[in-house]
Parts: sequence; structure tokens; C-alpha cells
Amino acid sequence: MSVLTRTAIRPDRHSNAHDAFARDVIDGLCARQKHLSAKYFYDAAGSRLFEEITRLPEYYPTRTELGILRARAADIVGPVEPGSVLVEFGSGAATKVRVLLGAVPHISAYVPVDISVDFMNGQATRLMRDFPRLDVLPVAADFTGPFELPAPARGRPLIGFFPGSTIGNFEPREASAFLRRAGHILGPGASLIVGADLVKDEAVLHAAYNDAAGVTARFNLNLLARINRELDADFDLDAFLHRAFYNRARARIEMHLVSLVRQRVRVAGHTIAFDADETIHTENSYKYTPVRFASLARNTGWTRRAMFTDADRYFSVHALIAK
Ligand code: SAH
Ligand code: AVI
Repeated sequence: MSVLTRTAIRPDRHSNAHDAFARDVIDGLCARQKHLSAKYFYDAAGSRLFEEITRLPEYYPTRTELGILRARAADIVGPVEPGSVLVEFGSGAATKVRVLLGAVPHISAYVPVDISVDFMNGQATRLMRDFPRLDVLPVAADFTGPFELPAPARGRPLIGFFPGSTIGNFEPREASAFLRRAGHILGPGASLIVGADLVKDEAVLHAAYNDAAGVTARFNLNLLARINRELDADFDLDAFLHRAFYNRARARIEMHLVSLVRQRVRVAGHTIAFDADETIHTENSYKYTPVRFASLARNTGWTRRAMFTDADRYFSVHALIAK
């Protein structure tokens, strides 16, 4: 099969994905507390900015989870039948999967699933070059809804992989819905490896989302730039400020964009009014305790086989099996 036939198809301006984006943005900006879904951070520019975030000294989750995977890959994946397929939800730069593939030779196919289609296709091409015997079968999908696995992956033993604490970007009820949906997609007998960031010292959390180089601020503001690019909007990026803080009562980092002045913005034919200091809530990043994550898994059709953490207990990797 050629590389081209293996890359996922990208939605265009007339697609359902574009219409859903426009609808969600207008609905969110018309709400009393203005909000935008964090899944829209990830156009090609947003994916590149997220990769920059993962290399920041303050952003401990990526290097900590990578450390856990490097130290314990074979134990984390557990027993693997020959011909097994690894399905990664929100594959991004597909860095962590390389550690699993290096340690577990029986995996014969990899299905990256991502909403950021161009970025995913680029990473899939690199992976095919580096692992020539691996079947790479990208799926362009929004995993908050149903989607199908590619035909060659069906009927084979499946291992789900959901690293990065992307699960933390869901509301608790969305996290439950996701874990149930993953159970249906992967089917009986499947296993699922989930990375979840842990509750910790507030100063460490605060710094991770307020880096000195301002990359997280650029990542947050790129959402407005994306809306300008794709929805004929006229956000002035200099009139909004990045704000991130830890909400202890809800055990989550909240990211907002603060309007510096009273202003009006045109978005897809609508006029949106902002007061000075009014915010758009753009992301939650929930932090778990090991106990709370175990109970989430148990209530959504999974049993925890094992949990792995680092020495500081900053991050957790959970190996789940379908009940
Ligand atoms: N797994 C990688 C990347 C995590 S960043 C890692 O651990 O480093 C989150 C990834 O999930 C991004 O690549 C983003 O494009 C993707 N993503 C976010 N919301 C999504 C959604 N609703 N459906 C599919 N992919 C999504
Ligand atoms: C992808 N996700 C788990 C990241 C997080 O930490 O919540 C996204 C991010 N937002 C700001 N920095 C990184």
C-alpha cells in the first residue's frame, strides 16, 4: 500500500467538520460564560505549538510520562498476542508510541486517531519510514463521537492507548462517556493504557501552564487566530490575554482568554460583544488522584490491572482491561 492511500482524508471548508466548528464557536461565544472547546486548539499551528509546550522546562507531564513508559513499557502493555493492533486516541506527534513499539515487538499495526489531520498524516509518514514492518492506518476523527476502525484493524487483538492526560481535558461526565465509547470501539478482551496527570503542589501546576517563554499563551491565542483564519472573524489578538490558574475546589487548571477592553468582534456573520475583563473559557485540565481514576475506570466497564507512577508521583499510567 502506498503512503498516500494510507493517509487520512482532510475535511475542507464545506465539510461537516467545518460546519460543526462554526456552530460550536458561535454557540460558545453566545453563552453567558463564553467558552470554546479545547479540541479546537489543534489545527496544524496548534499541534506544532503543543509540541513546543511538551519541550518546555515547566511542562513536566510529557517528560514524566515518557520516563514511566521507558522504564516500564513491557509491564504497562502486558501480554500481547501476535498480530495485535495499537489504537492511539489523540496521537499528536506519536512520540510515546515509539517507546511501546520498541519494547513490544508483537504489535503489528498502529492506528493513530486525531482531529488534527495534516499534522497526524505527517507524523504517520515519519513512523512508516522508521518502522517499515508496521502497518500504519491513520483515522481522522473526533473521538468525542463515534468512529470506526479501519477494516484491516477489525477482528484483531486491540490495545488502546490514551496518553498525555488528554482525558483531563474532558469534564468528568465526558471522561466517563469516552471510556465507555473506547470500550465499545475496542471490544471485549481489549486493554487500554491511559495517562492521567496527578493532583500536586499548586506552584508546579501553575508554572506548567504559565511558562516563562509564553508558548502556552501563544497556544491559547492561536484559537482566536484559527477562528480568524477559518471563520472569517476579526479577533484582535493584542486585545486578549492568556490566563491560567488552578481551581483547587474542582482539581483542574482552567485556561481563559481575557478581553483587555470593551469590544465587538465579527465571527462568521455574527457580532460578539465583550466587556473589559470578560473571559472566554478555553480549557480545563483535570488532575486526578489514583483512587479517583480507579473509580472512574471501574464505573465505565474497565478493571485496573496495574498503575505506574514516577518517584515524585507527578503522573500516572493506568493499565486497564475490559470487564
Ligand atoms: N498523545 C500525544 C498528544 C497529546 S495532545 C501525547 O501524549 O503527547 C492531545 C492530542 O489529542 C492532539 O494531537 C489533538 O489533536 C488530539 N485531540 C484533541 N481532542 C481531540 C478529539 N476530540 N478528537 C480527536 N483528537 C483530539
Ligand atoms: C493535551 N492536554 C492534556 C494538555 C494539558 O496539559 O491539558 C494541553 C495543554 N494545555 C496547555 N498546555 C498543555
